[in-house]
Amino acid sequence: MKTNRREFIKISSMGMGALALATTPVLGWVPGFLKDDYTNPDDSKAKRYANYCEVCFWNCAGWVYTDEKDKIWKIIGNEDDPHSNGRFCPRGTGGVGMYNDNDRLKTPLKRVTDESGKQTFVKISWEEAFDTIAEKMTEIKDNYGSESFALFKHGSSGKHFAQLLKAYGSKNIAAPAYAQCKGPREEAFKVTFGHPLHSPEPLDIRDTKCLVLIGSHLGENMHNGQVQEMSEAIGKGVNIITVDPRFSTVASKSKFWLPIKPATDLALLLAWIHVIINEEIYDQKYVEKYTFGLESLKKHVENYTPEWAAGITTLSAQDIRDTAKEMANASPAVIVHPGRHVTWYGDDTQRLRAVAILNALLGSWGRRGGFFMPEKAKLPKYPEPKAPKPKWSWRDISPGKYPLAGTGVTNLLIDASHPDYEGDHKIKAWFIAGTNLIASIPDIKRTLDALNNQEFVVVVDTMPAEITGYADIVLPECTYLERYDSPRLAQHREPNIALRVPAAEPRFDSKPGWWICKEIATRIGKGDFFDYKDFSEVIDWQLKQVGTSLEEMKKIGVKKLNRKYDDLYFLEDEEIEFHTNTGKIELYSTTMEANGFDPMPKYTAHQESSEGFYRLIYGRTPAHTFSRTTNNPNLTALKAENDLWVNPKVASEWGFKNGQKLWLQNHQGKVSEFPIKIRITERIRWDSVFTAHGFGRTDKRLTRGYGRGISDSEMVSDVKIDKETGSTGMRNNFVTFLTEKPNTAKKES
Ligand SMILES: Nc1nc2c(c(=O)[nH]1)N[C@H]1C(S)=C(S)[C@@H](COP(=O)(O)OP(=O)(O)OC[C@H]3O[C@@H](n4cnc5c(=O)[nH]c(N)nc54)[C@H](O)[C@@H]3O)O[C@H]1N2
Ligand SMILES: Nc1nc2c(c(=O)[nH]1)N[C@H]1C(S)=C(S)[C@@H](COP(=O)(O)OP(=O)(O)OC[C@H]3O[C@@H](n4cnc5c(=O)[nH]c(N)nc54)[C@H](O)[C@@H]3O)O[C@H]1N2
Ligand code: SF4
Ligand SMILES: [Mo]
Repeated sequence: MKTNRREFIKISSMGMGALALATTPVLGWVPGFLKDDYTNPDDSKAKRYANYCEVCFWNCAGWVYTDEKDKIWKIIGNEDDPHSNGRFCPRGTGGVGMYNDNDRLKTPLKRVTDESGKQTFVKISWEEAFDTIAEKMTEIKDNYGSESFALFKHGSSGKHFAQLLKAYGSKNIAAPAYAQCKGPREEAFKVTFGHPLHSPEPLDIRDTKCLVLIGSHLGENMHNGQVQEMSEAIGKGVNIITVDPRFSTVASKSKFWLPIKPATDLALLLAWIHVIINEEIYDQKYVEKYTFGLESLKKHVENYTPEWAAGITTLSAQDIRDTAKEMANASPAVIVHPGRHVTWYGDDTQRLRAVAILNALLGSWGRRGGFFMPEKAKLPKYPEPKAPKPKWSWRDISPGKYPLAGTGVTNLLIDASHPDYEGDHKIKAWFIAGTNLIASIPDIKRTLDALNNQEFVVVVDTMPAEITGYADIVLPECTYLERYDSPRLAQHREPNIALRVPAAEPRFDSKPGWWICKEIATRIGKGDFFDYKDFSEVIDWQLKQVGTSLEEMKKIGVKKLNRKYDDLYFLEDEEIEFHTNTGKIELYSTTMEANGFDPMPKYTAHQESSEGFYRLIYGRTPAHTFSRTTNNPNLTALKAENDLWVNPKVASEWGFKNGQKLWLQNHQGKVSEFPIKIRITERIRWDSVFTAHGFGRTDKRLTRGYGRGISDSEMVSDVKIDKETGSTGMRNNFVTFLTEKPNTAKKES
């Protein structure tokens, strides 16, 4: 039967009443360290377990400690881990709150319509959940083909769900961590240097002499290894150039802060390239030997002078010249940081191409203090049968569009799920594992219309996140602290692996992702893709292939593997072939040209704000990761809500006071669900306002997150798509202030 009404149900409704009763004994348990008479266990007697952090995707390796009741009470970094060097960021330490959060999803739930016709969730057994899912998967496959089942995922357990979909016969898999994050960067670097950057980015920040940060707000963006290396470099006197419309934390540590007009970075980058070429301060030997297209580039940037860029960026031509020289003086020990969340204005691949070109001119790729040569750790694949070959994938949804997209594009899957999609490749059902699409995909209305058009939706999460309210079946996964997952395979100066083992029994009736997938696979006749009793067998088998074992890794947590290629950096006289069409670093991109795109980046202007409207820009706050921590007991204690940075000039024009609460309305009429406190500060330009992502939770079940601050995602309805990769530019929204919430305001249906 087709259920095309999929209204949002707060999990606090009817079904959970019964649940609360069923789980009373567990809910009654209070973590020891929250009691007054509690003393921390003696470290030397406490048990510790190897894990890698899942509070963000830097995935630092650490040790999880349990107390005498076998409850988790502390997480610290592993000294041998190159991602953390033994030190966790506040979020990683606060990961213990993910385990202790009593608002966690506790049992499987099913959407039902009650006698009065109202939809609600009821508690069901795992057996019933699996049987329902298996039955629906079979039905969808028979009716439309297995390709019409899509998976949205993020995080380590996503791998098990990808394996399930592969066994079932669908390659329609995507994560917001690509098209809403680093997609354009990966493809721009790939077409330029023949290599995407992956994570952690191979940046030799420790040894750099000049670090250029465009947006990249390290210190608020808490990617551990980078923040630590930057601190070390600051100690050694690195010169930092920060380009940000906001005086970020790192701007305060910088030699230059360029408070650029937002959306104009490409003009600055082109002017820098102009100066570096015209004044012949590029790395001439390197450019001659390793790059392709210098003469074309020289001609291309002829008119992109600092004076031209000054008029666009509002920076001074002198500052543009001085900063270009600063970089050239440090060359090749200079890094123009490639950024990570780069989906800003819809011409993001071209902006990142300009970043890549600049690095090439400065000779920083493959050089000490620049980019080291990346090499990822590998583990052999656990034996499995041959997977069925899907007849189509996300690439076929809009043929010819976004030819450079390297992995699944979330918004393409949403397009194919939408009632307005007229192509032959319709999506009919969604699996969602570890991603809160309501908070992470812009244009919420479009996502909801696509969701409403689905025949079946399963959400696997640890928390009653907004997305769970739209599911037919909700499955509670246990946290990363309570389960096995595949070892972390990382690239670093030395490729390395890190182990994850459970430190405690799963709380409530939550279960590990691998087990969930294995049970579903068995019921759809694909159990042979999960040919083990316990996932630890797979890990042990894989580790033994590379000369270690589960037993050894439990003691050490992290192991460095030998580099296949000896050198971290290449020497000036070395012959290097890059994986591009010309075998060179492409200043002039033949791949871009072959796909009908500008082979060298051109400046295009973006929409400007109108009277009374300000560009909404957003970023990170040190104690939180997206929406995954905004209900965490430990981390909300550090920061409970976001605020809105407003320039004093604007505040005085509107007559606002510091701390006053306001609603926002964007230029398309969208009004924020909740109000936000304003923070009046010189640290933001007058034409923009800034807030931290991840707040303004709308599910009442989130006792600490509900209604605290606003969701930036709610305000992002105007989306500019990057032609090359299909990624969504999300900083094209302008907001004005409302002192009251209007009844007539347009609301998301
Ligand atoms: N604490 C914490 N750290 C995190 C995360 C987290 O959730 N919490 N998430 C991690 C992830 S997945 C990612 S992708 C990264 C993202 O972190 P980054 O890659 O550093 O993100 P950006 O969008 O580059 O940086 C946001 C900054 O860009 C500035 N900005 C806004 N508009 C413009 C503009 O037009 N031009 C310029 N030059 N600057 C602009 C903002 O003022 C803000 O300071 O953070 C990672 N680290
Ligand atoms: N407006 C706006 N949108 C953004 C961004 C922004 O700054 N502003 N940032 C963008 C960026 S850079 C990124 S990378 C994406 C990230 O977007 P997402 O992938 O959606 O974010 P996550 O925080 O990884 O996923 C959140 C969900 O995972 C659940 N979860 C946590 N741990 C587990 C687990 O172990 N298992 C399961 N099954 N679920 C778990 C959480 O409870 C939460 O519901 O968002 C992008 N979208
Ligand atoms: S940077 Fe912090 S949150 Fe991210 S993995 Fe490392 S410790 Fe965890
Ligand atoms: Mo990201």
